[in-house]
Amino acid sequence: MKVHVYERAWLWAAAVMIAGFLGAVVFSAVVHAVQPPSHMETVDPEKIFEHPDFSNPRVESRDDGSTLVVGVAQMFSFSPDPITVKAGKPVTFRLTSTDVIHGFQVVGTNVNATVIPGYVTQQTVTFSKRGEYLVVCNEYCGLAHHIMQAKVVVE
Ligand SMILES: [Cu+2]
Repeated sequence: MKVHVYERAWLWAAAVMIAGFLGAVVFSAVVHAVQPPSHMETVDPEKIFEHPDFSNPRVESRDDGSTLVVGVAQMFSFSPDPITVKAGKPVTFRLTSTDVIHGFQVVGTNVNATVIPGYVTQQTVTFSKRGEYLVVCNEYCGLAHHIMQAKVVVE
């Protein structure tokens, strides 16, 4: 079969690009450990309320001054609410969902996580400014999605 020289060149160009894209995905996954969600801890979404950690959503102060927030998202609320933390100290959010995919966005900050049933989403942030921050769900999760919100109080 005779393939025109330009057609052959473009076939090779496409093959090189596909190999490059796949290589970038594999490189990111292996070298940078880029994996959805933020880390690979799983939980049984049907047994959240029997789970040793997530059965008790809470804000926990640690000895080093940091704060651990163990939170659960479900249609159409976040727990705990409000979340009271300290300014200038690291806050680690550990979140999971009991039902569908939710968002956890602290408006005006760089806290923006996708909360997926079956997985633990973890993000650490330090709030520099005191005040009240609105938390919204930014993944459409059902009819009352628009009222799904909570509050972070930074003292
Ligand atoms: Cu929602």
